Amino acid sequence: MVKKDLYIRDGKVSKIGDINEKADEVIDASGKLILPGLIDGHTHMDFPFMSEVTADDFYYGTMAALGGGVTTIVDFITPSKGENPLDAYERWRKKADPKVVSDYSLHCILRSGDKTSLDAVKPLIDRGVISFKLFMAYKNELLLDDESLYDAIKEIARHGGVTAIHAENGAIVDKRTEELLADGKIDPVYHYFSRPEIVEIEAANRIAAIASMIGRDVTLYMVHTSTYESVDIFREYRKKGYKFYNETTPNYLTYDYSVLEGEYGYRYIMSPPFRTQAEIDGLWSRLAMDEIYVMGSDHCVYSDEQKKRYMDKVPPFNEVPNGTPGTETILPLLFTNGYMKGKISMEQLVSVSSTNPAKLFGLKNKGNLLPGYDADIVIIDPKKEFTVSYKMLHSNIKYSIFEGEKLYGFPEITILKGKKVMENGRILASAGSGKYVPGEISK
Ligand code: DUC
Ligand code: ZN
Ligand code: ZN
Repeated sequence: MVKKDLYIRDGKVSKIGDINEKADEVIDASGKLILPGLIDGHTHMDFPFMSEVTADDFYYGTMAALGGGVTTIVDFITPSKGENPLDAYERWRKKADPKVVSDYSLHCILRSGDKTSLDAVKPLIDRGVISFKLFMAYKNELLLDDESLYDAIKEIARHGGVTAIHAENGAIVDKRTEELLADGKIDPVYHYFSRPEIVEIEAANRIAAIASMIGRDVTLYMVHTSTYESVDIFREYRKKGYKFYNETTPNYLTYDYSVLEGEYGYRYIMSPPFRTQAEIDGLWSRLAMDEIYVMGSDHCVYSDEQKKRYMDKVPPFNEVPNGTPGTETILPLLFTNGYMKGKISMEQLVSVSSTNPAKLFGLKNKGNLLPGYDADIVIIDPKKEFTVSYKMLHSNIKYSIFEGEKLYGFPEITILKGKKVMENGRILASAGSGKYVPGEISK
């Protein structure tokens, strides 16, 4: 951390130091912290999943992003069954472009290892979509078998792309779900028991083994890692020269699965599920050791009505749409529970939430406050405490899973390419003012 002036010209950081030049606008940030805008590498806006479409479209979702100091999101193009991923890319651009208030980039989910999907990889990379998500869970929907995983990873690596992986053994999840339901165990907490830690760890092991057979050119990125054991598996491969990385979400660092037991337990159903205190501690320690590369929120928002499938009572856990809000609370959660408690440094906070995702997803002018970079900036008052309420957040729902938490580090001002786009909770940018940022493969 340094104490300096920062001069912005034409939307870029122009100079850092002791600056006496005239400016159109001067922001007095004494006593405040200035960070690069966050890059949330994992969001699902306007996402059709489990018979519902997420409540946050690109307008609400990117307002939530700016509210949390996130200046760029990376969302997942999700082709419909049988849809050519290239058509889905066009569809996602059409949904996002008129609505975004932050900048955005795109990954693409490949829901098959067939020729159409594999043939789309190169043209998508040419359009700036350089990362592709493959699923090891959700049979008959998104799951790819090992053969398809192998083919897809190989094709993605051939063109220098990134394979993002949802690592859960879907077949075992389905078995355990059947067993629990047959025993009448339908409450939200059984969501956790249907997907125990080992379900993820097995899949992390398997995907690492499969990817390693293809070679060291593979870049493998395990999204929403919920166990420290999965981080350790990837670390061992990294030691041997493999480019394997983990992402986790602030959710997994905050609560254990007991949140599923409360009155509103259904709101916390996401996959992988919230874990145990041992996993929370283990993930924080891996973050402190720089073994977790990216913090992504997995922002995937459903209203109470959607979560309950428009019924009076909560449906069996396996019918509740999986997903939780998160983009607006990445920074305060990391700041309060990580930095302020001495678990991670400010440099580590910035690396995982901005610099590293910019590098991994090829967002060339993002993720740093150095001359020439986009002036994407977040200003926080480190002494100001907030009590979280959905009313101060921008998602299109009437709850927060962090309701009542006392957190520091909510941004006071968010700046996107030199323009103030959020101040004290008020969004100042209009729909469509954000831009698509194509990812570029580093040579
Ligand atoms: N997990 C979720 O909780 N929601 C969306 C998809 C996923 O993998
Ligand atoms: Zn996933
Ligand atoms: Zn996700």
